[in-house]
Amino acid sequence: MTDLSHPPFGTADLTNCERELIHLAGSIQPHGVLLVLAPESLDILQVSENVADLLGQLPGALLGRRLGDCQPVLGVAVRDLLARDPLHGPVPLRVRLGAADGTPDTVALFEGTLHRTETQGLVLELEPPAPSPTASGESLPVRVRSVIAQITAATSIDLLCETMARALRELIGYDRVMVYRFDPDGHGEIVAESREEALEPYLGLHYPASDIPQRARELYLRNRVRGLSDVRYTAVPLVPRQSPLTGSELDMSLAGLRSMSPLHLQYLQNMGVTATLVTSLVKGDGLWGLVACHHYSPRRLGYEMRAACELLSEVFSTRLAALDAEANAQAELLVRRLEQQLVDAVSATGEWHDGLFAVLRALLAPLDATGGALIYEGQTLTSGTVPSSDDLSRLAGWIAEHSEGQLFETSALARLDPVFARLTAGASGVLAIRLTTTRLDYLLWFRKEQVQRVRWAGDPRKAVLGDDPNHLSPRRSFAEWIEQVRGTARAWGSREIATGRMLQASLSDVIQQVQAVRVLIASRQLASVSRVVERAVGPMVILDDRGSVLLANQAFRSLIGPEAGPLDTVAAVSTQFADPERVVELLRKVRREQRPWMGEMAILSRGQPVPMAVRMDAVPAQEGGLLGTVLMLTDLRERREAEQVRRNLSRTLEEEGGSDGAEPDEFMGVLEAILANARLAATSISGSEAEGAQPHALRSVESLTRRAAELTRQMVTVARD
Ligand code: BLA
Repeated sequence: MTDLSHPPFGTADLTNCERELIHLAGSIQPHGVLLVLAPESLDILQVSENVADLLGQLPGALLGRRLGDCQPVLGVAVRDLLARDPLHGPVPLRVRLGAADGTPDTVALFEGTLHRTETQGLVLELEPPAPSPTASGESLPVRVRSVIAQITAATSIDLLCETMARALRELIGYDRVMVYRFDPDGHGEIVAESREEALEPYLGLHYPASDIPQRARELYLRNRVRGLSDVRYTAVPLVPRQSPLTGSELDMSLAGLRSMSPLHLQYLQNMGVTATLVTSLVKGDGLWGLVACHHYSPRRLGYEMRAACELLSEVFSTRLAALDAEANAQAELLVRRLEQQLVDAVSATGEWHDGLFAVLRALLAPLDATGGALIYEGQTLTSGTVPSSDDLSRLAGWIAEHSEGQLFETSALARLDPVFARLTAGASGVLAIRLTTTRLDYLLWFRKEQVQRVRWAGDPRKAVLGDDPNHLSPRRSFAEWIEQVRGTARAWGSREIATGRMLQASLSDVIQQVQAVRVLIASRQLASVSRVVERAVGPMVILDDRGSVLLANQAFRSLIGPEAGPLDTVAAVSTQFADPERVVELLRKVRREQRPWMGEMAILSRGQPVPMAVRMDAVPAQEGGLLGTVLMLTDLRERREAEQVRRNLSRTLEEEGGSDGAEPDEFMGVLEAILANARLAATSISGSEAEGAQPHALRSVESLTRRAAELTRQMVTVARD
């Protein structure tokens, strides 16, 4: 039975580790000390039990007293920091203190961070400086700058991950550096690795989502770099354990010294790992993956190096946003090209599916599918591995019956209905778009079952062990992952679904045009065909040869609102626009010249002007003359929002890039590299046509860039202190 409680830190087992309260660790790793201070008075509220190791005073001599009274130098350093920094997150400080052993005249340098908790006071963490990880002649900013340049130069996500793994290992010298990528179900895969040659490779290993509990993933979005210096440590408790301000456990979400979950420590020990450093890779609002660095002897990094790793992860995330936008733009280009081919095919033969048949194969790659099929008017055309024709039409019927909307998507077909169990091997994953509302016309893509596709990293069965946490390891979890993913395909990603939607919209646009023309050709059959246009996604108006309104569809009517009244004359339609005369005039011009007009106009949506891209097409009759006119509209509000966000981002880039002349050249060098990467990302994102996604991606680039600039500043300040 699964336990639904929230096990306190350190008491979780394999059945409930998903809910372990890891941020309430109540203890730290022993290589540093932690003090909790009252926000105003700086009274010492809590300390780690080992505080005397660095400060020479036992907990009893510190608790309840003002920091400045018992540690004057530290008191001044903390007050200084509070005076100059709003403390939005952990901020570094360096202090020289009398040696803990009380030897006169010896001073020791400590580095640390200070951060504010919501209700429990300030958390001060101190540690002795860490030895520099690699002996290189070049200064850290110069090396960081060079890594940023390499990240910016990466032209694909694979190359980006490889660059990150290699460059980070060169920088910090850990034995193994891996990039993990999460799939939409939360399962992970090691997609890049740089390691000491003698080590067994982990590249290509998959592991189940349960290896990193959801709660930990949420924490890793807030705290983007975590270090573990020696897996065999004995955790040092806080005294008192509860916060005197709230009576509850201290929230250690942002504490760098936080003790790690014992289950995870067991996992690492089973793997033979001694020290780790892990950073978060972010996409939009979510965790895209992690960089995990393993070392096989104790190791830790100082503040500057940790800041550098975090900064590089933010730069990575920015580059990721750019590459993602570029891939989207390519998918869009493909869809546009396809659209053009279809329009050409329609004008050549009057049929759009000829064009579609011709490009079906080209559509497999962008959706990363193993098979594809088109069902149109009872005919099927396929490419790659697909179910039989009978199964295909059965599937189309099932989808039409069981799914609402235009796009259907699953990664485990047989779980939806056991009748499809036979199709598991080749078609566990299905993405389908419906092309017409009146017939079962579908475009479908398939993905093979996942286990049929993985690169086996050794025999996973070899190490399948029981439920004992003492046996947790990536090899075992690989086997567990295999069990979990039986009958499923790799999940369709947001890009593939977006491409599917784009294709759907584009194809139904083309089909609509075809249908609209047919409506015009046979306006007497309006009743039967108009259903299609009526249900079309985009707002549309069809006028006949004399310029009377044949149809203003549902999307058009709901755009302008219910109070508009009947829309059966050109006058009634044109008054829905901010400039009715211009609409009438343009319609006349299009009819007269028989050339399309495209431009922008405001329409009144519930009385409010809304910017619209407008397209007016004259449809010539075969025997000469004019059949009528078609008016199609696209809402530009999202595009406008994107423009606004773009302007904000440019301002941020300008602000961050501004120098008051006081910064050292090295600092400006890193900052310039960060900004160059961000500008490129902004350009890629703006160049993509998926307006809906733009504001989000641009905002995320903005916050990643601000954070990277902030870290650069801190890295350099610490180096100077
Ligand atoms: C955390 N588990 C993690 C982390 C990683 C992994 C990378 C993040 C650690 C950090 O940010 O410092 C998983 N590490 C791996 C894997 C490899 C690796 C797969 O190197 C492969 C090479 N872990 C389990 C199981 C449970 C579990 C079965 O495998 C629970 C039943 C728990 N993992 C667990 C917990 C954490 C964790 C609780 C949070 C650790 C913490 O931050 O305190």
